[in-house]
Amino acid sequence: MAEPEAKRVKTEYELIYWPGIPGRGEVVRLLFEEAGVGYIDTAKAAKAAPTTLSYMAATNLGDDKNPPVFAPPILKHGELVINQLPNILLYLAPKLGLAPASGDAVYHLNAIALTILDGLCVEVHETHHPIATDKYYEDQKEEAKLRAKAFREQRLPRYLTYVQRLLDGEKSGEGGWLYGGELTYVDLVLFQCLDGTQYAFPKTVEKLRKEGKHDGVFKLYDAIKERPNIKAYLESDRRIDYADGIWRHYPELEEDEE
Ligand SMILES: N[C@@H](CCC(=O)N[C@@H](CS)C(=O)NCC(=O)O)C(=O)O
Repeated sequence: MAEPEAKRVKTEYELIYWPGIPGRGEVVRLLFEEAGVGYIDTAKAAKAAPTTLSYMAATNLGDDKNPPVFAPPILKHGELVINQLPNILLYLAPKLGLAPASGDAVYHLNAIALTILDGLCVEVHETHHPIATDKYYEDQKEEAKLRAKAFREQRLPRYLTYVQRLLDGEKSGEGGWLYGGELTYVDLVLFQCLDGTQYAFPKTVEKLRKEGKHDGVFKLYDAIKERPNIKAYLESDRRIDYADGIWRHYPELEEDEE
């Protein structure tokens, strides 16, 4: 759970992200919340959007210690400034006790995180923006319908089957976690990405849950939701509601043509 505001301002981790949407920044928040480590969240501060935009500005060339970043989420820790969500997770997870700091596990976990983010974050975004990220959804609705159908029918079951394979594999160990017999950050990546996908495609995810082919995946999702720090966070006003971000709900993208 994040520490009270007074304590938080003294902490050293700073997450720079857009206000008003959970987005990729939410995965970073979940790591801090699970670990009970305080963090500054610029999305909740005054001038949240201008702060993010200042990092992305064409005139921002970084500094003598850091190259410029392309897009949020961005993590500032002391003098270090880094972007790319999986890169931020790679950096933070061992420091927060959510992954080993060395060995094969570092690369196994990164591969799992990248795969889940490909499937349940990037591909979900592409269901409503299949042609151009910088164009409105309304300008690509027809293509979005086709893309969403393919996602619902092929890609989403394929990714969930892969996650179930991870759980069925020897390397996941005991306890129902994705890797190594204990909770790691990739379990939190899965939680957020499945939660967002469920918000976007509620009927589809409900149908897949009922099918019973991915029981381990849904059991893991439910278990994360009940972890004390995560539960308190989800019930707090720090958890941002879904809106027009990566995980959006357009009912028509779950409807099939007659
Ligand atoms: N691969 C990058 C993607 C970053 C990204 O697309 N960030 C979004 C917000 S979640 C953004 O603001 N992008 C602005 C842009 O692409 O111009 C990551 O994982 O961090």
